[in-house]
Amino acid sequence: MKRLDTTQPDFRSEFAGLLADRDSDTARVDGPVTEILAAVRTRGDDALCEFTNRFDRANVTPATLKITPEEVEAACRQVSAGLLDALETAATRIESFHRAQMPTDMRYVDDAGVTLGMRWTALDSVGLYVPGGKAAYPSSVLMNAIPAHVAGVGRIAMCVPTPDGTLNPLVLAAARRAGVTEIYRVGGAQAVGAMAYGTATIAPVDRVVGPGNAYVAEAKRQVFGTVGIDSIAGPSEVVVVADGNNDPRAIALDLLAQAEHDPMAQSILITPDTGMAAEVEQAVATELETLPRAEIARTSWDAHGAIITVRDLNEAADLVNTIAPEHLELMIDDPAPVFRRVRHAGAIFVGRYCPEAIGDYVGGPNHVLPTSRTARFSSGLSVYDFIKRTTFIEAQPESLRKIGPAAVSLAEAEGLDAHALSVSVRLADLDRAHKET
Ligand code: HSO
Ligand code: ZN
Repeated sequence: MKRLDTTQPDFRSEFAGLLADRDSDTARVDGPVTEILAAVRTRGDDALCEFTNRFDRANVTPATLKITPEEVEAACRQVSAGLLDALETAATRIESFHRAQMPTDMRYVDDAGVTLGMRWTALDSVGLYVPGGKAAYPSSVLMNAIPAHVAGVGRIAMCVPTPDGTLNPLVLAAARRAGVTEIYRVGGAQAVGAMAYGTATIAPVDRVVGPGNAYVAEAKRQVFGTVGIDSIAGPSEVVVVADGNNDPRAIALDLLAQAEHDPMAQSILITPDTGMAAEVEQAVATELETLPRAEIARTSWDAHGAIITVRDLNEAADLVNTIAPEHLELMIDDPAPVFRRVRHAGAIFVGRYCPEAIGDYVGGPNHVLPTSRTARFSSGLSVYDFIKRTTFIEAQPESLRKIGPAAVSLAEAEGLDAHALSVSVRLADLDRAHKET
């Protein structure tokens, strides 16, 4: 963990080091991924089954790639009623937030009498990638599938690896709750390839979304263009801005909640209170003695964690804007001024009673958020990832007369005569008709 202090002369260089700290370690897997994708593209189901049987120690054939409704039902019966209730609370809240997010179409008539507009329509089909094994988060199934469903996507296919044949019951229960019925037991780059190019068993989709390991991320990068993709997620981050009036243990746990995701995760505390800084540091050490995922969390905290002491909360907000964190917690008495000043953050958790974990599960907004400082220019997953815009223009004779001549001039200047003529013949027709009446 690094201790930084904005009043120290070396602060700027230390802060720059902190921002750059996770840039370099991305594994290079482009070669193997290219091969896997080419095999799936040319040999379809055969390649898909071969890779699945080899990498996941499975025994699938094209006939057993799809998880049957009976298997989904059997898996859901293994989930306790309490957990199904929790899933329902989360799903209901996520659904209503994303419903409220749906944009409306636009249409107006301008001064020239031209009708202009923009219409939103849903994608026909999307493929949802769900990681298997340890990183299989049922909450992420809800966060990916519900916005697609709310957006009105016609077909949602889901791929989830089942290493050694094990199905994750809660993942399947989440899929069922989100209305996903087409589920395949495949993972990795081969699953992304199947969804992008299609095989005899898996029809191709228009967009592939969802988190995954380095192979999945690279595969999404390589199929981009053939299909759309969501952003490529990097390791998770949180910045906690805290004043002196917090329970240090609560703040420590917020930092560790991020750190326990991944050894590469980054947790940063920013505080104007040096006493709170010291108490949180101590509380982190104490919690690390008992947390089950202490090994991951300690690696993350030791290598990438930081405590930054600042002069005041305005300075804290300015640092936040430079970091552009995936998650921002405002654990302060009066969060409003900092909330107003911050412009770059994936999601903001306002006030002491809303730790990030609320947003990870049951808040309502999406937990798939821009990582690695990309909140400077991008946003979290939303219904907008599953709809697209079509613009339209409708001109009347009088409006064509008004705006047409400028188009003719520009077309002539660009040396595009057919463009110019396609407008000018209409203008001439209108003139003729006008004279005849
Ligand atoms: N914090 C993660 C999402 C998550 N947390 C899933 C728990 N489960 C990335 O935003
Ligand atoms: Zn989380």
